[in-house]
Amino acid sequence: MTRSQQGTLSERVTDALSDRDLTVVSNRQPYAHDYDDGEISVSRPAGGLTAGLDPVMQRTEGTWIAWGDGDADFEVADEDGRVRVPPDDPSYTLSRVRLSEEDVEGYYYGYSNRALWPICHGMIGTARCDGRDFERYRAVNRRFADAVVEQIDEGLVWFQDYHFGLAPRMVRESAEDAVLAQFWHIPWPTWDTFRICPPAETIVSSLLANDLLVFHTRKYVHNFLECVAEAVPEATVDRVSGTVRHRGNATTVVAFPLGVDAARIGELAERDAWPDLEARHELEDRTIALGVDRLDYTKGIPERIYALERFFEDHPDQRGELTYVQKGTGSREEIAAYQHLQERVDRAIDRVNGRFETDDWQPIVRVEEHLPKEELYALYRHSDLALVTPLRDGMNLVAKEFVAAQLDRRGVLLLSEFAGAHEELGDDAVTINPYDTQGVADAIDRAVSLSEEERRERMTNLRERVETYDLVAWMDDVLSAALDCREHRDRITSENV
Ligand code: GDG
Repeated sequence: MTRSQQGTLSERVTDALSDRDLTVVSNRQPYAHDYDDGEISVSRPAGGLTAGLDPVMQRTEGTWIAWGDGDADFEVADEDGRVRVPPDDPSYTLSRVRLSEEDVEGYYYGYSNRALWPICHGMIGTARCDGRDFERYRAVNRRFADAVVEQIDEGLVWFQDYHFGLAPRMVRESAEDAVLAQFWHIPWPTWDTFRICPPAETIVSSLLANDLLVFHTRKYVHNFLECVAEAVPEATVDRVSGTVRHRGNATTVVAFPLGVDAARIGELAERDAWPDLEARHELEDRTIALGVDRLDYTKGIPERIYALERFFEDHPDQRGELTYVQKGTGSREEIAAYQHLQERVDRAIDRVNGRFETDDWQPIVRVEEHLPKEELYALYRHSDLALVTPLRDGMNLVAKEFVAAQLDRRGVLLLSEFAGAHEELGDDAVTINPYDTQGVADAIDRAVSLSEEERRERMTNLRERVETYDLVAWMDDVLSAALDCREHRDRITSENV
């Protein structure tokens, strides 16, 4: 496989993409249109992946299929939901799929986020698997698959994530020779866990209609192959090469950990755009510990606050010295488990603040608003500790962004052993088990006590890893592997002629 030069796609990928179309399929769209004071304005929903894929799409002039979720999205589009983007210099087509309220409820909140999300994260007690939601999920996957088939030529189709567990098989049934790839952004659990999610076999077998299936870590690849062996016994699994043969198709199953745009994060962090926080003066000259999360029960936020409480109990000398900033953005608030989480977080923060705060110090500062990137990166840059403590996480980009923004190499990363990022960053982070309250409290103490020299050494190693395997290197690996699959397919077709 050809490796890209740092920051650029390899020649092989660039050449291949310029002569054949790329179709990306994702739940979220790269550009959203909204009504703004009677006018239509356009915004770019946040997300590293969308930002990373957009330039690739501009180069390939392909098609991006995604859920269009407002009237303005369709007002600017043609009758098939298509609009050329980027708005100021159009080069590719955004093809919007319109979903009804019932679709969103059953496909998005229902099967995707009440069933697949908790099950893939091993939180089976939180999962709600309702056959009616699955039927919506199937119907919406059919709509996306039809949109792919309508415009597919001889190009490459790249599905993003767990919202599309059925679409690959649906596309394959109509487009036998298409090259299909999928990136699964969340963990893949063991068969014992995944089988709880009915109909688990159908999802596993549908994913095998892809030529390439990519996960963040080797562990998830291992778990998926185990699921194939159990759920699809007629498939042949080669664990060494990661190849599965099933119904005349060969699927390469491989791990490429998603990276961040480290160079860009560094540039923005350099601007020092410190956010205008109410508690800003309180943070000056204090040790800052930072947590940045979508408010999700997989991120271990209440557990982290319990550990901070223990830390302040055990180390009275740290009261007034260390402030924890919880940057938490609301998420999936229509789902009961998320409302319950919000209440738990609020209660825990109020208790810790109530117990320890003084006239001029608050142990925990909440930041709820969505921050512009450069402000978020300034916060990363000036924090002494990042508390990345998910109970389970596919990757966790916050860990990598924190490292990329640490231009002064003073900060320490505390990282859960259950985050995908731990496979790459574990050696130089302070590893924690988020379920172990005392262990996390002790790790915070260890982290604040590390010598400057040791912090610098650890952060230098972490930065080297995050800069070397960045977003472009990841994309190049995925697209190169997809091209390998295409060559394999072309070879087989020509042998059969
Ligand atoms: C899924 C998987 C996997 C947060 N607050 C603000 C803001 N953010 C950005 C962060 C980061 C992103 O949100 C969160 O990324 P994560 O990776 O932590 O998490 P998920 O949303 O759960 O994503 C995860 C990921 O997919 C990619 O494959 O790593 O495991 O669960 O980028 O920076 N961004 C801005 N302002 C905020 O206030 N600008």
